[in-house]
Amino acid sequence: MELLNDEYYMRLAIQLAGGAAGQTGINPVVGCVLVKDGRIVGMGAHLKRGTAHAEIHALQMAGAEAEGSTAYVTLEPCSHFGITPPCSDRLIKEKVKRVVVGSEDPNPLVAGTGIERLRQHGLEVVTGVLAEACRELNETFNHFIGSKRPFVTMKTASTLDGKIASRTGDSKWITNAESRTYVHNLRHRHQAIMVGIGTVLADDPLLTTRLDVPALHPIRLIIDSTLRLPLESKVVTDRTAETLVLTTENASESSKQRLEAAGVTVISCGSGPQVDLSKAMELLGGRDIASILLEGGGTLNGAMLEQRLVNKIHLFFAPKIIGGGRQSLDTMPFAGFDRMEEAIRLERTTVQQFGEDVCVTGYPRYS
Ligand code: AOF
Ligand code: ZN
Repeated sequence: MELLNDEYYMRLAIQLAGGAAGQTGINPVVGCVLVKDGRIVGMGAHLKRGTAHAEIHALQMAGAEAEGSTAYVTLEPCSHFGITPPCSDRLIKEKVKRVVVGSEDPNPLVAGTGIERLRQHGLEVVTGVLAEACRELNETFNHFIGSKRPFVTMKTASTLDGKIASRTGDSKWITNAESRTYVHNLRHRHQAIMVGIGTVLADDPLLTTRLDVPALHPIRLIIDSTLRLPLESKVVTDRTAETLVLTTENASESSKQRLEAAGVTVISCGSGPQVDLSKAMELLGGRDIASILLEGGGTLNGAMLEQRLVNKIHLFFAPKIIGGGRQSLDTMPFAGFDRMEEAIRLERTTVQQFGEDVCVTGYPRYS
């Protein structure tokens, strides 16, 4: 039996927040639980950018019972006028007595001032309850709010010897159905999915989220420096999700117009021969894209890693060995480093198993 204490209610708030992961866009996921005289009187989660914050939903549910209650919030209540008015003011107005906060809001418009405001008005504030878990909920938001660039998660699926296709190009399937279902869950949780034109030409993928339950489709991002994307490819003809093509200023104007007429948005990133990936991240951030799932192919994976634009990695390995040397494709080919000490290291690694497949997750640290 779980003990009734501050952590108990905070855990509940974390669960509420986590349930909405993937659907809040550039906003954080936040959960709130209101407790009075030993009972839960209100619960809420932030569900969508532009709609009420977690605290407001919980306060509305509690009504008059909010007075004298304790609020458990995974993120510091806001103190600024964004799309919605400040939650800290509302907690004060409803006469909440005590506020237990999981993690501080890294948004420079808040950053401690929400907590300060509550204290100034005589509310008791306890901070840092399950702080680590609360911060983990929002690794995307925490990155985006400071950098204004998307948090990029790279996902690869290879054999144990690191191959994404056999020497003849066969790649269906490397990983098992369980692993692939998990990848569709990852798609639901990211605002955009990114692939290189080579992958589109080779596989003609749909890049939508296919699950047995309702799920969100990420915006499709295609890196295509010379606009080779065929008008009959699925990412153009299928309108389930938006498609954005990132190219260069040198791309042909007529190809651009043809794609735009077919409903695709074309964005120029730099004047070089290749798409300026760093510029692409800046422009996508400017379009309120806070998270990207990078699904290859190898060349794009390698370039993104080399340019230090990858924030998190999921490496799926199927227990197979295909060989083929240079004739079979690698997950992330790039020029590489001379010395082992220069290697990109993954930190905070974890391992998950999907049937007989293995997934290694970590955060790259670039030296
Ligand atoms: C909270 N509770 O549930 C959330 C907060 O544009 P707005 O009005 O939606 O404000 C967005 C900012 O508010 C966001 O960047 C973050 O700092 C905070 N989010 N704060 O008290 C919530 N979602
Ligand atoms: Zn708020």
